[in-house]
Amino acid sequence: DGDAGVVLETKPKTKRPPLYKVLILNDDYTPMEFVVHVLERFFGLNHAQAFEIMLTVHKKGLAVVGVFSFEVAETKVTQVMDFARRHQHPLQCTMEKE
Ligand code: NFA
Repeated sequence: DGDAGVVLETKPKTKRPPLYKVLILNDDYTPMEFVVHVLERFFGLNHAQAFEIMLTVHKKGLAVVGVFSFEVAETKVTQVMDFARRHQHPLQCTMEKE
């Protein structure tokens, strides 16, 4: 009395790395032009795209600026937070798992 011939199928599971959304948050003090500059400088957006996202943040409270690997997202957040602090603006940039 042996094996009943049970074969468990295995899915060829390839694991994609998780992606992270980088968000910009609204505040009452950071100048609109500064936010536009940040979006152009650190996210490679053209002026029209940067202005549009800045206005979305201003009106809705926040917006997703891009989706990146953990390491790239973390670098963007650090760059934006350092740049804002150096210019004494309270602009906040954060990331969350998609
Ligand atoms: N709300 C800011 C202002 O009226 C502009 C702003 C936009 C700040 C997007 C932060 C993010 N000056």
